[in-house]
Amino acid sequence: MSQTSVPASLGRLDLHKVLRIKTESGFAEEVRRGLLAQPKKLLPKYFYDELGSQLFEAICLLPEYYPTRAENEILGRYADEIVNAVEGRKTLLEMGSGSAFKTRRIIEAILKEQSHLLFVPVDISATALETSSRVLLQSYPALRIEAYAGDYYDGLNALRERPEGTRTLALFLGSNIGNFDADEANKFLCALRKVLRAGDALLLGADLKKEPEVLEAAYDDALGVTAAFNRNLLVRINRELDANFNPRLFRHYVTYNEEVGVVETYIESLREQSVQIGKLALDIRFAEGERIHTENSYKYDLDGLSRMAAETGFTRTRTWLDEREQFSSNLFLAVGG
Ligand code: AVI
Repeated sequence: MSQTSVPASLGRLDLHKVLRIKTESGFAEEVRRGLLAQPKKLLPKYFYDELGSQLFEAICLLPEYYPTRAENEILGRYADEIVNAVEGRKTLLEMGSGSAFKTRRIIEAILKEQSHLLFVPVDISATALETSSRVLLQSYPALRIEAYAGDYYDGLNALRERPEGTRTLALFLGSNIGNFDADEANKFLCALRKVLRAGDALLLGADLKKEPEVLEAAYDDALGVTAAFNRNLLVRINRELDANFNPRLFRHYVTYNEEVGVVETYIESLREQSVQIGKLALDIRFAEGERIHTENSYKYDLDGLSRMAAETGFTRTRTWLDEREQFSSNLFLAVGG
């Protein structure tokens, strides 16, 4: 692993760039594999180019997309209780911190109890980390930030020892866990558990199972923002891989698989057509109605969350819900050695 450590010399901010050098062709190869697979698929991590990230911010403001508002409501109302549920002085770790907007409630609650706080955010985007860190440092003079720019595993591998005598409260918010299937979620939680000590804790955001109509509307909004977010994958492939997808000839398709508890998202071809991808020297044929799978968003119930905790070295000790009981914030206490 190639690792560069860049002390940002801002006094209270250290930014470590720990992203393993991944081949330039990673996107190209995954697109090749996905579009040659049967059924066709593309990975959701590729939604988040510049436009995709902005579209996701817009999704979070949509009336139908309740998870962001519900989680904000929980953190606004229960941050003190959440923080007090973990004993002792704390260090705060956040996986996938992004703008760290929701984190502010937790930081403020911790700073009511202790004079200083080390915040350790991990995010794939060095730019987002630096911007959000500067804003946080301006708001909170008692904060120090040690930020890691890399994917979740790069970040976890690179984490340094936390300050003596503090417990770590880790955050994984926004139902990001829902974009992992069961094996990936277990692998991620086990890797996180390894860097925690018994008595440390994880606050895990998880969206709850509910009526299919509510879930399908959340992922297929009336304005078509989520449709644009999904089909932007085609625009990205056109731009980066010299392809000729016509996004108008594909539609956004969403279905809630109630048996499994997962919202499945696809891009569906409106007619028989073929698409050329210049940089891959590929000609991809689509039948009318053929779909590319682009995302799974798993939904949970409290028993499932308890099981997931138990399988990964945690126990679910507390859960807070929003008023409409749509979303859950769960305290997973790290148990064992
Ligand atoms: C980032 N993730 C938790 C979102 C979700 O709800 O699965 C991504 C998303 N896809 C469509 N809308 C939101």
